[in-house]
Amino acid sequence: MVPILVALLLALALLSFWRLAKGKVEPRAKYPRSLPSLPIIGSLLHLAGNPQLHLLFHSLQKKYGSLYSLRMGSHYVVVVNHYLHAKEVLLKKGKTFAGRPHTVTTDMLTRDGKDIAFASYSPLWKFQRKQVHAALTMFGKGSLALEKIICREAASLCETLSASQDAPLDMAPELTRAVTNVVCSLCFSSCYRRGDPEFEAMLQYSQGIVDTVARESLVDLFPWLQFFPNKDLALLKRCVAVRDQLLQKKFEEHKEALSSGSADDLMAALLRAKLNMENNNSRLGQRLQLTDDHLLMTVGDIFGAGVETTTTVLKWAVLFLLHYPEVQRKIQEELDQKIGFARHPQLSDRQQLPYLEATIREVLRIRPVSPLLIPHVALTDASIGEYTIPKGAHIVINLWSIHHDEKEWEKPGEFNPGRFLDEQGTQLPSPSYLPFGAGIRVCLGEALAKMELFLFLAWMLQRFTLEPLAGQPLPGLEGKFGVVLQVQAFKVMARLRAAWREGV
Ligand code: STR
Repeated sequence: MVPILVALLLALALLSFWRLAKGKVEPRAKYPRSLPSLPIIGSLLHLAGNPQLHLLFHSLQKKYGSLYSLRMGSHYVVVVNHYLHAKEVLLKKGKTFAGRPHTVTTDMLTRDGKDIAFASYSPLWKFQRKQVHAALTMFGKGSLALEKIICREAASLCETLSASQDAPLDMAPELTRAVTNVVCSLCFSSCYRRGDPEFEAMLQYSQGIVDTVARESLVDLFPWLQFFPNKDLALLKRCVAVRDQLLQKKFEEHKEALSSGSADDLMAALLRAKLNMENNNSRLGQRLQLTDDHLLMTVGDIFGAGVETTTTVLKWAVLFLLHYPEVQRKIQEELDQKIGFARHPQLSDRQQLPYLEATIREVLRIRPVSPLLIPHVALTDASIGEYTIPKGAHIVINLWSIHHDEKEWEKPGEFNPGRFLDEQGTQLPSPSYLPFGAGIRVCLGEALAKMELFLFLAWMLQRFTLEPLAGQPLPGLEGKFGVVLQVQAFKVMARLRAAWREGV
């Protein structure tokens, strides 16, 4: 026994000596500063009880600097709070950091990562993304068609506002329906009327998914928890089942329509790309297999992202206009001068309305839809700045910190669209600003989102002034952290503007 112990000790001593010697030759790796962590639970005690992760990660900079690490369960997580580091991860080393973590909730939502947003990097993923990009660009190019669809929904939205004028109105379902119908027209060539039961079902399952998926919840940190009863997971399962049924129905309809050659929406475009690939005997086609699941999950992504993100930004925009009536007035002055009352706003007016455009930019800055983006994974050993990052590390980009960096923004907590413009109304550059992410996983819907935000806001504000309820405190501006930064429910009064009342 004793000789074995001595041998073991000797071996240990030799190993540490060898490490030291090696350290002298090569510069020692410098790892990011780390939050204290315990075995198994990691740094969880530091995070527990704080549901607003983006704010916590923002404030931890004071103690740990702008780049630090922590352990979430068994995962090594690096939090990036500065835009230069963020750009290094997303742009300069985009491919190295293009991975995604597998989590219980996102795997349930996407059939083990067969979508685009939550799937890790692979040749198939690249191909899939390219197809969607091509299909979206095609619809974007004929943006006249898209513009027509958005304007149709904007007109319908304005009608609803007219009908409930001078009475407190929760705009959320109306904004959601308008945005959903744009995405529905784009994906499936269909749309919903008010009160349609399928639309109501969709509203419900979407909320359930947003409430439970990808929130760094315990079950995502400790996957074995999924084998115990879990309310959130059960809710997610139910919601995903409803969504899948809906997607499947659209899919069957499209397969039929495709043979008659009449379908020309996004689902049809993806179906055609899939068939082309199967018939095509190219080497790429033989190697990669785009299954029905891939197609369904991709459409599910576009649909979910298209609805939840744009609706959320519109709700934030309305809420900030209630808090800052002078901004609303300025947008309306611009609209009155450049467009007047004789015609509706259109996309070609965008250059003429810099203040409205700046307001949209400011909403996306002050309340980023996705405050921590979706975590990236280092696919190889790598570095960020001077720090060594091991393969498999999760990288969280804290967009909230980047958009509220006091060194880059004057009074970042204040809502001030003017910060994006010079005196002549020309747009100023803003480096510490990445509302759509960047690099090979940049948002696919940026152009569509900007068209919708512009047209919906321009149409509404040309006709209405949005006011808070008299005698009541203004609704709060705190967001609720989740896969999107959610707005609390609130009501507004939509007042028809004088020029429209007189029937001009
Ligand atoms: C919303 C709810 C739903 O039904 C489906 C999805 C899948 C795609 C998700 C979307 C979600 C939330 C917003 C995401 C989007 C992919 C990209 C987007 C996370 C969960 C953002 O990064 C903001």
